[in-house]
Amino acid sequence: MKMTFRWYGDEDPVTLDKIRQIPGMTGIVSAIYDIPVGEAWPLNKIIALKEKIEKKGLTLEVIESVPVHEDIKLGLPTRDKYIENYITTLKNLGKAGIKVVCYNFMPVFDWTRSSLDYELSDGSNALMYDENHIKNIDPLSGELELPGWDTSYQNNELKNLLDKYKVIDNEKLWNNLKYFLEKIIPTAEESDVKMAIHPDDPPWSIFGLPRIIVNKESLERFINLVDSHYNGITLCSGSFGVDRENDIPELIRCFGKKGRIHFAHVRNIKITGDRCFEESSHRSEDGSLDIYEIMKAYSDINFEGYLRPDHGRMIWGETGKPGYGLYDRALGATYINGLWEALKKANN
Ligand SMILES: [Mn+2]
Repeated sequence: MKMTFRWYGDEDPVTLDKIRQIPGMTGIVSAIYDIPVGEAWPLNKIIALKEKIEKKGLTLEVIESVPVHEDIKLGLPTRDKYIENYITTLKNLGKAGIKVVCYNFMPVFDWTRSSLDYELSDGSNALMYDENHIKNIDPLSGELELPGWDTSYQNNELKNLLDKYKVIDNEKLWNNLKYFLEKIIPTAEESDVKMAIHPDDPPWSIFGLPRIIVNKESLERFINLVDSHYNGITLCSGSFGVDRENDIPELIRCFGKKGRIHFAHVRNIKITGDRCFEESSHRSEDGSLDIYEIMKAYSDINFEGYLRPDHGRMIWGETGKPGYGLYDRALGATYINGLWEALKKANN
């Protein structure tokens, strides 16, 4: 297991100087944020980012994420141009020594929550999701704050985009994903860059849009779209875990044994009702997921890939990007490292 931490670049109030002081931290997960979605990432920019991180004694081997242009998800004729750009980006990432690319195939909206600063019982603030609230929101009303967006849309653009998705059901989205993978995986293989799809978050349809990477069955279908080691998964415990039907340790054992988990996101969530949850601290007792069992599954499959603590709460008066403060994610990393040390020593 290689412990990593997400960093949003020079604009991130959580600096590399702070991240390097977290015990056991070895790598950064980042991206290039000033290139519009769909354009190719130039090699010099990737190398500059890598060198900046390496100067601080950390590695950059995982990119999260290279966003997929909506025309690719929609299967529009213009998709080929954007897929060509994606291929160029993968080639450049490979040349720079990047090993894993995390991406997702969620239409329009990336991860979605109904509140970004919900107050938990201990006075800390966290992201939360309440389906009853989301159900009653018109995404065009501007009420919705979505932290995960890689793109910000004008209202008319958003309306246009949502209209285009009216003809896209789950099956069409699967076909468009397959088309994309068939084009890019050969380049991923040649460039030695492992692709790692992030599950849909939450793992069900929102605003009537199709969502397909939601459970074990969909992961099985996904890895068979293109049967290559380079067509892999980001196993996000918190995304899958809000559906009680998803057994996270079982997913880890199943897809880990097949060699398809290239990146692990470890976080806890507390299910508070039907399709309602809040993001708790990483500790097992604080949420609905047993993080010990999750780390034990990674230990059992001898996981040697990249792992990062995922979202954290805002604690000790910290302000910043929702879910991506320093303190609670650092506590998460330390907790995960503690479990890992105990598991390793118990096995010897
Ligand atoms: Mn995640």
